[in-house]
Amino acid sequence: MSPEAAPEPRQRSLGIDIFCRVVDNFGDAGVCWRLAAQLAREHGARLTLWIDRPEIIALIAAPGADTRVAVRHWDDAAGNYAPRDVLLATFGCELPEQVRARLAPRRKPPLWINLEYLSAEPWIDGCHLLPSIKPADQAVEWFFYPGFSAASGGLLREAGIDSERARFLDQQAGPWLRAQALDSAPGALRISLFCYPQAPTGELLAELAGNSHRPVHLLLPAGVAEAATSAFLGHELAPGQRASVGALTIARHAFLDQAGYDRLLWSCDLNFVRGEDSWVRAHWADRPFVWQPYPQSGDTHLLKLEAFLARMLAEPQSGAPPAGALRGAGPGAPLIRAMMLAWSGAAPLTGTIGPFLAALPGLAPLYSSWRLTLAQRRDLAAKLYEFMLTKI
Ligand code: TRH
Repeated sequence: MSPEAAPEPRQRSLGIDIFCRVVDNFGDAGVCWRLAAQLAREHGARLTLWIDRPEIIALIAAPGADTRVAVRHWDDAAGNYAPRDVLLATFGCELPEQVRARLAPRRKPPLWINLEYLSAEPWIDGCHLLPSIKPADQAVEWFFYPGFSAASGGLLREAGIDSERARFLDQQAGPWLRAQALDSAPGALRISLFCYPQAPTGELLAELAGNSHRPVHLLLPAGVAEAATSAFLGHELAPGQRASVGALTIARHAFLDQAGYDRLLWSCDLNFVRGEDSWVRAHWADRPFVWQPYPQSGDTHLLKLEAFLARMLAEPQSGAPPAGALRGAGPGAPLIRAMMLAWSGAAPLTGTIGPFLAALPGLAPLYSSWRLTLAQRRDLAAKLYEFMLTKI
C-alpha cells in the first residue's frame, strides 16, 4: 500500500474512551490527542479523551482542530463514564476505581486495551496483543505495543502527511517562517532543538558558535534549555528574541501547536527531538534528526537508544542501496550513532558534532530510506482499530 493511501472505507463507528494521566512533559497528552483525532477523522470513531491535564491539549491542539474529539477532565470520569465499545488506557495509567469496576466480565464490559509507550526494543513484538486476565474479577486487559517492526503495533502516522509536507514546503514555508520570526539568513544551517535539561546543550552551543563551515540558526521553543542558553549567552532569551555568538544565531520561539511544530520540523535541515511523539514526527519530516530518549534511572534509556540505533542503522532499507551499503560501510551509520549517543551523554560531543554536521547532506538519504521503510507499513491507528473490530 502506498504511504499516501487513503484510509480503509468507512468501518463500523466505535465509541472509544481514551484515559490519559500525564506523567510529565507533553508527550502523554500529545500522543493521546494525535491518536484520538486520527481515529475520529480516518475511522469515524466517536472519541472521548479523559485527561487529568486538559490544559496541555489546549496548548498543542491546532485552533479548531478535530472538534470530533470530546475532551473531559479525568476527575469527571468517576461519576460520568458510561462504558461504550472500547476503553483505551494509555501508558499503564491506573484507572479511576469506579471506571475499573465497570470492566468486570459480568457487567458487559468494553474492550479494555492498554496502549504502551513506544519502544524499538525487540522484546515488545512478543508482548504485543497479549491479554492479561485479572485474578480479582477476571477482567481482560489487552496490551498494544507501538513499535518500528512490522510485528508491532506500528507508529502514529496520519494519511496525507507527505503531500501536506510537500505542499507546505512548496507554497507556504517562507511566509510561515517570516510570520513566526523564524526565517534565517540565506545559506544558514537551520536546526530545531527540543531536548531535556540533561542534554549537553552548553557544549552544543559552543561547538555551533565555533562552527567554521556555515552559519547556524538554532530554533528553540519557550521552556527548553533555558538554563544552558542563559549561561551561554550571559542573559535570558525570551520568545521572539534572538542572539548571535560567532557563527551561531539562537532564536527562541513560543511553544507551537502540533501542526506548527510539524512545520518547524519540515523547515529545518536538522532536528533535535526527544521522548516519543516528536521523535516520530521527526521521521515524517524527512529530515536528519538526533533523538534524545526520556532520561531514566539506571541509564535504561540508553538501552532504548541502542535498540533504536540497531534497527535504524542495520535494518535493510527499502529504496536504498543493498543493506551492506548502510550497515557499517561508509561514515554515515557510525556518525549518526556517535551523535545520538553523545547527545544522551554516552559519548563525547566535542569532536562528534563537527563531522556529523559536515556529513549532513550525505546522511539525509539514510534517514529518508529509513522513513520510507516505516511509511510503507500500516499505521498504528489502522492496526489498533482493526484489532478493536476483531474483538467487538
Ligand atoms: O514532551 P515530551 O518529553 O514527552 C515525554 C515523552 O512522551 C515520553 O515518552 C514520556 O515518557 C514522558 O513525556 C512522560 O516529548 P514528546 O513525546 O516529543 O512530546 C512532545 C509533544 O509536544 C509532541 O506532541 C510535540 C508537541 N510540541 C508542540 O506541540 N509544540 C512545540 O513547540 C513542541 C516543541 C512540541
